[in-house]
Amino acid sequence: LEQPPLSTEILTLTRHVLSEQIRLGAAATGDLTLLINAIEFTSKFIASNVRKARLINLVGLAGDTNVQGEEQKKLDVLSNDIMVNSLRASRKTAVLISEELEEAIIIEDEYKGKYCVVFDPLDGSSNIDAGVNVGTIFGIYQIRPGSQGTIADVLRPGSEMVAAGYTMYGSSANLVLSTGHGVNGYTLDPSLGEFVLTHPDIKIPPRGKIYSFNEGNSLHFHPPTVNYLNSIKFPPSGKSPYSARYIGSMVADVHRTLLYGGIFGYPVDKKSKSGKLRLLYEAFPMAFLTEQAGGIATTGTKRILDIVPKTIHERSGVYLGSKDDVLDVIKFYEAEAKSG
Ligand code: P6P
Repeated sequence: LEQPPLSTEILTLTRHVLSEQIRLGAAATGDLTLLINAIEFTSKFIASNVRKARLINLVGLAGDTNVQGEEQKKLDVLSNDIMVNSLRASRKTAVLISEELEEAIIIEDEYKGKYCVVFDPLDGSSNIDAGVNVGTIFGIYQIRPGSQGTIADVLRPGSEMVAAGYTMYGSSANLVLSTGHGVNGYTLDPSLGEFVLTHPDIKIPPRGKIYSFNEGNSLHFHPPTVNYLNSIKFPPSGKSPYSARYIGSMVADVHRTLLYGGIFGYPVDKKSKSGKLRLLYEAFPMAFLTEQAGGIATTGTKRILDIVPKTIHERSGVYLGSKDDVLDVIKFYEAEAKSG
């Protein structure tokens, strides 16, 4: 079989972000490009450890518990260390917030830069031992003018983020990123050691056919959630019910939703009164990406990116996905508000 000519026009993440920086003109100093480069390195490093996990016995517990009270797995701890060390060494960060760390890290002057990174180093880690896709989620704020970098620089609405993304570690490593001008997906080519552009300008379909909820929580769901789910499981005659897909790893469930459309939900309920997902480093980055891809992200009553966080580990209810599907959910909350 005639091999197609090897393309030499390979758009790596670095090259693509650089082209975006140039598009931003003189205002861009290149610092964000270098910061994203550091994040890209952490994704390669974590990917290699996730892949080897079974071989070098990294799965299983690290014998400690994190701020969430969850047992930490060795890969969690390692991934957090990789993120903290690499972001600090980039000299582009001032404040780091990690799901694995109770307190914020304020970077010392010698290494201080002008960005704050909020991240979940290995989200979905309860799935690691089962070999299910896990991921790193991150969001980036620029410190406020005149600030030396404090918690106040991250207790701001997600709409003030300058970039957000995730890397999903599965059969391949997929890095999905937005710097505020659309969403692009990159796949790690291990032979090059580079993330290569494979999903340019991701746009979420206006409506999908998949819903992604943990229905094991149905006993606790509030009426708008119940009424919405019933509307897609028992649709009017002539309409097909939606399919259920739930992996239990936010990065994997959101990645599928961005590409195929539909809705992902982890709403506030009678058990999780503030929701389960973390606002700063799960809900905000995924809401940022969803909106940049043409979708909607809401608590049911409020746009997620408009929320002003009060504490760094606070939780939020989340519905995100295709515009028309999420608008359907909002209608059930509006109906409930009207009925008082
Ligand atoms: P549940 C994983 O622990 C996580 O933080 C997200 O990745 C995921 O969407 C959610 O929690 C799963 O929660 O209650 O369905 O196991």
